[in-house]
Amino acid sequence: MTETTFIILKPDALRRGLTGQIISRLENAGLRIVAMKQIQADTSTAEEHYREHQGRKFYKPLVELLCSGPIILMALDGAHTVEIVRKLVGATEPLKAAPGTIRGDFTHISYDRAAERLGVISNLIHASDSHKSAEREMSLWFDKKDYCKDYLRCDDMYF
Ligand code: IDP
Ligand code: MG
Repeated sequence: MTETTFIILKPDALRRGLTGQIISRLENAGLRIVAMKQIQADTSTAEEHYREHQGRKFYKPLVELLCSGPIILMALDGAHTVEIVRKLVGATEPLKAAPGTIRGDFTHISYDRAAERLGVISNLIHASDSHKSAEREMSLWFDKKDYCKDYLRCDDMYF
């Protein structure tokens, strides 16, 4: 049984030139890219994406950060993909994110430091937290024509 999950490489990932390294980690884990595009987010889509955080102190800076430059959207397919991608991404607060994770290896900021500065944690990547969230987020950001699902990776036969 496979599922599709959704990620966003946030503007800080592009500004820091880390997109290739991040995408490599996802590919290296055996996940299949089924959609990918670079866009400039508009405020209303970003607000809808992060609607669960409406009312929190960091909500406005979070939406502003997502709209502050180009982002890369990806849909990834495989077994247990939501869980695997969250594991590779690491904890929300970079200070606490484990070494070996994307956030643990490439970011270091804490909630306290973020509060003194931008008001939001810069942590490079968004990853859906459940199958249901992934479905909602993909329908928000992608059109049907964005998907190319009909191919196999050469290692797919071993899973
Ligand atoms: P997640 O990205 O690990 O799923 P969420 O709790 O869904 O984390 O929060 C969404 C994003 O909002 C985080 O990735 C981070 O950029 C930012 N954020 C979350 N909590 C805080 C906070 O307490 N202070 C500042 N920014 C936060
Ligand atoms: Mg989240």
